[in-house]
Amino acid sequence: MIDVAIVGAGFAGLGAAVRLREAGVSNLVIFERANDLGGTWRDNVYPGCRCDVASNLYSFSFAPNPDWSNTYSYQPEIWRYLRDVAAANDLDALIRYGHAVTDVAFDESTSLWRLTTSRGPVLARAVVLAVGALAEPRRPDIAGLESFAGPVLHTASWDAAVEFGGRRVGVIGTGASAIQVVPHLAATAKRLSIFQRTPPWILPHEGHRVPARTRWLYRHLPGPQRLARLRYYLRRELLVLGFVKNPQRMSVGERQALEFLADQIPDPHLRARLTPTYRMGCKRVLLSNDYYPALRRDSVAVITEPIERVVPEGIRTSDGAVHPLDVLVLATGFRVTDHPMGALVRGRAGATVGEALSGDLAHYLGTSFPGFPNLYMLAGPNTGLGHSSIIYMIESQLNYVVDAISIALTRRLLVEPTALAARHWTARVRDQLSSTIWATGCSSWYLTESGLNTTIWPDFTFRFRRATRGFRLRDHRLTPAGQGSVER
Ligand code: N01
Repeated sequence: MIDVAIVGAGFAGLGAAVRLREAGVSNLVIFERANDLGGTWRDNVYPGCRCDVASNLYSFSFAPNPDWSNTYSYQPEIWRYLRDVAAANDLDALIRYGHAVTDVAFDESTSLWRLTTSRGPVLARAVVLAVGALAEPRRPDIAGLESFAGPVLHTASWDAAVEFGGRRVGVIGTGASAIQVVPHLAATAKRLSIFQRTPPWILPHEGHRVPARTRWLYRHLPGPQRLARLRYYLRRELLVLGFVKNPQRMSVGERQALEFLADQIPDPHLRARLTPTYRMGCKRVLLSNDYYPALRRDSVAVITEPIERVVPEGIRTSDGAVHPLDVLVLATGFRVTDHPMGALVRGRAGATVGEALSGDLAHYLGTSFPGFPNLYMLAGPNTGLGHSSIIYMIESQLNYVVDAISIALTRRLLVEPTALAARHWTARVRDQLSSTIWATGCSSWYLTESGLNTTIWPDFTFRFRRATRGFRLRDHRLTPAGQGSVER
């Protein structure tokens, strides 16, 4: 039996392990389905993959990295950073690789969580779900997809063996993943056809190489990097004024993006098709300096006619045209509000965590749920951001999680939020969301099928930090753990 089972060895799982061990919890295990750590930063290896939040902020506060080579790092460096954090904190010994967790159920008779893994069952007093919101590739529901004769790749499960040189390549989607991979595909493919359903808002990317003298400074003096992190953090928080407080303010960014588009795309017909028709920020704002130039190539076509179906030789659009393709790339995002893990985690009355992701179950701080004692979810419902670093949110959650788990383990208790506290929290978040940029009428992965926003935190992140500071006894129900949890 273990004290804490952490599911997932990405940013959240590794951060949880470091913080729990610091708090004196040593009997913990991280279950990881893959054979390496890193989560989404291990899986997303498509060419050009990069984080659109600056690395000084998109990193743990307890593990600054003075060696970032770029202000906005590419995937290999972020993945390396996570392996370095794991090595520096001796986490590898805690990770059970190749253990896919297929079921997590609370056993009332023993007060323990039973985890079923691909390598056998496990009992745990507490569980931290660190499975990541952007972990499960979404394959689009397009007729005939299985019939395609050539290779079909999703950006989040890339196959480096597939050749693009001299071939006709199709990309479905124009989100954050697509705009990063397209310039690379455009440079090698014989012909690239981009199937766009909704044009994204794109701003210039400010990322650049970090000069050697700055890295030297960061390595030898902690102050300058902390200051750079703080400056960037505050700059990003200002975006809340537009995203949350007054969406009209986004017109400033919209003007900048339209000027950028006009500079980059001289052809008025193409420009018209690339001009967004929804408010900036409603979907994620994208950053790129090489996406629009890639679209100017003669070998690249942006197809806005809706896809009718995939056929063995390519894609047929609703105008009857068949676009011949040799390779098809799905840049169609992730299963977020219907994350498959949600259905596998069952609490007291048989409710599932998936119900919180779909909006049918109230959550407390996006982290815990009534009826799920001693179970916590990192990057859970309404903790996602459109403007800043999810790592900051995860570290905020961990302040609460570590306190709650420490209390549960040392006093042999079952700890869960009261239904009232969860209802209040969820109602407050939903109320705040109703007047934000995300409620201005676009469709996005932030929303459930019924249009409820169960992913975004609609406020300044320092308010979330304040709410998750420590453990509020009055918001929780504490009951003595049953027999199973008392024996050691
Ligand atoms: O996925 P997305 P993503 N037919 O869901 C289209 C993070 N991330 O992987 O907009 C046709 O944003 C869909 O069209 P529409 C970041 O948080 C960050 O790009 O729904 N098209 C859209 O264009 C990001 O927000 C980074 O009309 C279909 C695209 O596919 C999140 O991951 C890099 C379709 C999906 O876009 C997800 O980004 C990468 C269909 N049936 C990812 N189904 C950076 O840090 C979907 N689409 C930069």
